[in-house]
Amino acid sequence: VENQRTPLSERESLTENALNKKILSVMRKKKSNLCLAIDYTTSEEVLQLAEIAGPFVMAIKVHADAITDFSEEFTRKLTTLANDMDFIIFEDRKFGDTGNTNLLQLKGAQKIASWADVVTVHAVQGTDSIAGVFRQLINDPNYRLSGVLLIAQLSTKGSLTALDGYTESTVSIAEENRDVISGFIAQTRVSGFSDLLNWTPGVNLDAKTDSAGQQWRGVDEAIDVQQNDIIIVGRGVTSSSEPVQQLKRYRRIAWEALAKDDES
Ligand code: BMP
Repeated sequence: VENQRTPLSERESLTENALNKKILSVMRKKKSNLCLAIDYTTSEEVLQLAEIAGPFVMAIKVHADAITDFSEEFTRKLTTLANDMDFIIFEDRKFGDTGNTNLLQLKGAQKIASWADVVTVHAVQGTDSIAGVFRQLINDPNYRLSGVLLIAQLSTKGSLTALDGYTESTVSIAEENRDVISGFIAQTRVSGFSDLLNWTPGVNLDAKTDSAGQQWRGVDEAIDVQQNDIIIVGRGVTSSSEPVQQLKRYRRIAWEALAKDDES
């Protein structure tokens, strides 16, 4: 069946993308397909939760520009935690400009390319503004950046990514540049290429919407029905008074749903 997942155990050897090889190996080792979105506004809060969450997650996603006291000290500490606890650092910048500007921003005030393993990029600016510039940094050993996730679908109500052809065109850009683009941000599985990973936000087990356009659904819907690989969970954990319990809960349910592929 097209757009069906290949078992994880086979995918690690199938994939040539270096970042995805690492991600798949971390996922299998930690038995986790949970990416935690830490949208706190101070370095200390982000680092504190990152340290607690480390054992349960395969990636930690941040919005650097939402951290009011962002500094190089913060990224130094975050990369140390990631190296020690084996998680991927994901900066959700959603680049969406000319290639030249994307490059300036990657190296700019926040030096994103120096500390993030993977960043999000919009498809709207077209292939030439994406593949070349990101490839340049990804192949440069002076930068930590090793992959790009293209935004194929947004989780928000009324998102224009639902317009006819948008997601399909995004998928084509990714399929033709699989050395640079390691997967998608999407709601449903969008590509038949098993080496492209499907990361999905909009997951919450206890709420359906916030008051600002977000749409949440459960883990079974996201992993079983919509065939995503990795769930991105924010407030389901970060707004809870018992984050560790929630981390264990999301990790267990999501991993059981994904690991079914390997057993069948
Ligand atoms: P929460 O579960 O608290 O809604 O967090 C979701 C996270 O995923 C946020 O950091 C948001 O920026 C991001 N995100 C999203 O919610 N929907 C998308 O389509 C793309 C995203 O990056």
